[in-house]
Amino acid sequence: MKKLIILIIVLLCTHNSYARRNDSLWMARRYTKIEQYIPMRDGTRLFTSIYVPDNNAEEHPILLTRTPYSCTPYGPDTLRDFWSTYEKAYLQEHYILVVQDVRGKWMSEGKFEDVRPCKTEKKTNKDVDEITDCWDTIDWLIKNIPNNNGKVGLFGTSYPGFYSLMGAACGHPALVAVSPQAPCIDWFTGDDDHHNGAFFVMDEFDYDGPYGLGFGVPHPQPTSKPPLSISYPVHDNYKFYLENEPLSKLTRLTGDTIRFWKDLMNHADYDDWWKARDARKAAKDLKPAMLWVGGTFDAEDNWGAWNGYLTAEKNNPHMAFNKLVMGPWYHGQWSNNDGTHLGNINFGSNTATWYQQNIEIPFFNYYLKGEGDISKIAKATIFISGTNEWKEFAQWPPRRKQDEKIYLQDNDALGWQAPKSASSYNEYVSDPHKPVPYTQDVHFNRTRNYMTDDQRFADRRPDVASFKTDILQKDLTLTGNVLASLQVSISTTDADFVVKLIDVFPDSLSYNNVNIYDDPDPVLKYPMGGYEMLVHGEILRGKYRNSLGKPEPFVPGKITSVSFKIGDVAHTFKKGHRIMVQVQSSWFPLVDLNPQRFENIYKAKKEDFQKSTIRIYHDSQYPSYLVLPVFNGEQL
Ligand code: PG9
Repeated sequence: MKKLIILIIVLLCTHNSYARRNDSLWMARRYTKIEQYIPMRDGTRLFTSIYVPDNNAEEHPILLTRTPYSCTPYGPDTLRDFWSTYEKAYLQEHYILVVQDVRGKWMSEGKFEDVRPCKTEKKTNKDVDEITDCWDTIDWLIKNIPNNNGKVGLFGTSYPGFYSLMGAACGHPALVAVSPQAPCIDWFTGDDDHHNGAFFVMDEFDYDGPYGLGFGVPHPQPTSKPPLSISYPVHDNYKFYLENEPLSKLTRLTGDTIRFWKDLMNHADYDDWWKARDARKAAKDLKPAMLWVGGTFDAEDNWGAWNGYLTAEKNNPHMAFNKLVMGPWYHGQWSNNDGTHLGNINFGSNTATWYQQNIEIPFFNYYLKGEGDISKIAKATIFISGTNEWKEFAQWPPRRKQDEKIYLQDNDALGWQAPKSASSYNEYVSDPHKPVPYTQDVHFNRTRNYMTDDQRFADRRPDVASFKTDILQKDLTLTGNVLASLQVSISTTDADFVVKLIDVFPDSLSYNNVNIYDDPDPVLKYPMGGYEMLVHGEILRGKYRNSLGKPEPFVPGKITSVSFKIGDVAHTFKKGHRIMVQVQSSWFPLVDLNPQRFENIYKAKKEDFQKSTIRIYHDSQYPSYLVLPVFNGEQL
């Protein structure tokens, strides 16, 4: 018996490796790789890998990605690994697949500029930006790649999503379909580096600095070699970032060589430098069909996906195809082979493969090959977590969603009735030397799972104010933007406010039963009874409560209104669950520490960091509440 089991295992492994080798041979036998320096109008040449099907019997569409993360592998005989991802479908449909190193990155020439601002005036060939680079690239491809059918698609996730939006604005007649996926849209307001002015230090330092990805390391000339990275001294992120506050200590660790880090340190408020980098400027006069994609649990560019789409919809009311798909995904999960869960939360089906097969691939096949039918793709295809179902809407947010106020109340209650008491508040002391962690466990790089993690660890802290409803007697679905409106006082002159919307599961639930088929280690059994699932959380740096560009101090002890958008949600709180709202003043080391003193935090000194006594009022004169977008049943 034992020998039989061993034989079966050997046969299975042989089959899998053969299949993988066979797939790569499949592409090698049918595609030719061209490595090309494509000249831009200012003479700068961009390194481009072009994979052309050998089949000359028909003309082929072009699918382009422009990336700052390398079009690796380099070398005429090594193929990019499309075949082990869903993009294999494009190979099987005989697409010409093109990947390009953007200006100033990897093997391309020129000077890189983070989220390069669009040039408003283009008078000479020296006036270039990501829009002109995309036009020049498409024009060269159409005129020089054999057997192309004259139609180009453009797509990409995250930074490549930013380049997709920029490209969509180029107006080249061959560019007929674009899919910006979790695009970086505005790094001060809601994406990646800042949310409402609060600095997401862990992501940014690890991304740009010499210890992690090294994205910001100087690129003096074209190279196919990644930057060398320095090993972190500790692998407990709470400890590492606490020991490296204030931010000037991290600046020293960057070796003063990371230009973008220096830019961040020198542009503390939402000034013209930041405004120029708001990619929404490009979302007008769009000619291609646009398919916007994002994840409701995306920790990086959730905001960019929602707001890129909404801006395009507002600026281009007559577009034939401007549609949105938001699934229950972490950053980029829609491109993977497992969309069944995120952390401890199971979504009941493989949402990623469903999206690939029913939306994205049909979208490009229709516009680039004239095949198939996309008339059934709704304006907004949104996965509602909780009930775990895809819903189709004629618009987003849904026409018949009803905004309802839910109030913080006495005794840590949360309810639909405005508070009646004369004077009531919750109070906590926010101590920057013992900030509230963003997750309960010890690890280093930011997790993806924090976006649905259990919040009981925070609920039990004295510096977190938690409010929850009675047990819901029927399902409650939220579809749209949640707004927080707080009445607060602080004992100092600045503080951060984190508001978390949470789904409290019934105590009766048993252990986690998610079958995570592709995880090497099956998820540890986790007590789901009483689980406090983060649905969505957001932070506001208090001094920006009235304007991201003009920070204002608090008057110590003065009751002050703090209102901000938490973000779009698509979630059902099921009957038997409770709604919870948590309010806290740190989220570490996801977000850097606020010294809780009105000043330029990027120049703060260690001795500036002080405790602040925070009061969240909830009485008849100073009510605090969330505005919830209650969905009342609209179908397409
Ligand atoms: N959204 C990702 C990111 C960009 C910039 C800083 C940190 C993260 C990304 O482009 O992958």
